[in-house]
Amino acid sequence: MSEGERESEVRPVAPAGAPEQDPRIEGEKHPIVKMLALGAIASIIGVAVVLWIDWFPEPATTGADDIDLVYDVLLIASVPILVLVMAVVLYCVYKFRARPGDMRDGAPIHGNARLEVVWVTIPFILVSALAVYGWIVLDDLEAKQPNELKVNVTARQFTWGFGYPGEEVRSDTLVLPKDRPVEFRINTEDVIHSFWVPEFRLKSDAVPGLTTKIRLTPNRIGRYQVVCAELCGIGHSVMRQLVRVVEPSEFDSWLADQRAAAQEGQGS
Ligand SMILES: [Cu+2]
Repeated sequence: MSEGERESEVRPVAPAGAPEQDPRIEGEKHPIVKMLALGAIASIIGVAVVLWIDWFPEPATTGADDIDLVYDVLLIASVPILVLVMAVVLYCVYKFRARPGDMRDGAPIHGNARLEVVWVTIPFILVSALAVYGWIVLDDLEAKQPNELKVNVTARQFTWGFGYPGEEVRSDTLVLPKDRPVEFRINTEDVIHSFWVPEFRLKSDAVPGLTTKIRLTPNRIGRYQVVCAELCGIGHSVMRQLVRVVEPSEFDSWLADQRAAAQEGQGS
């Protein structure tokens, strides 16, 4: 076999980095148009699905609707990004896959200034706008309210304790009057925990050596659960306790009973 014949057996390859020939039939639309159309449809379906899902239980505080709206805005912003990233990934995996027997290295590609400016600027604007929006909502929710009930929350492995300052009352159940603003002062006796009542939406870490605060106003009578939202040890999953939101009159009589019981306990 001559040298020339042997060469003809090798599949001809384009030199690395050479532009590919445009494979489109004349008049056919650029694939980017089809991809954008598919991306828009996938985004619309994805947004509809994530907004349809009930992510949280029925709200029970005045600020819950604002928080749910922030969550929905984040979902609406996230789905098209997921679709874009996955479309590019899947397209590249298919389009640029190595054919059997092709052992060549990929073409050396260096920076693309325009692309880099775009993928830095758009996420920067998006994340900044969402951060400002979130901050405005949180600042509004954290504003001091008149006639606040102050409740000390103490976390420890693996229980919660609730203290009503000035009343010398300590309780394992969190009892709150409906429609009265509450300020929680959260501490921990050991590791980091996180105070969360899903129906109240707001959540705050309990950090050793710090007192963290959250404010909210329960507006629905009911029984809920405090859950620990920070993995804190072997009993983390059972670190749950009862929350009761009751009428103000019922709260007052409960507090009076607790105070009397506490004084009795001290006297004995
Ligand atoms: Cu915990």
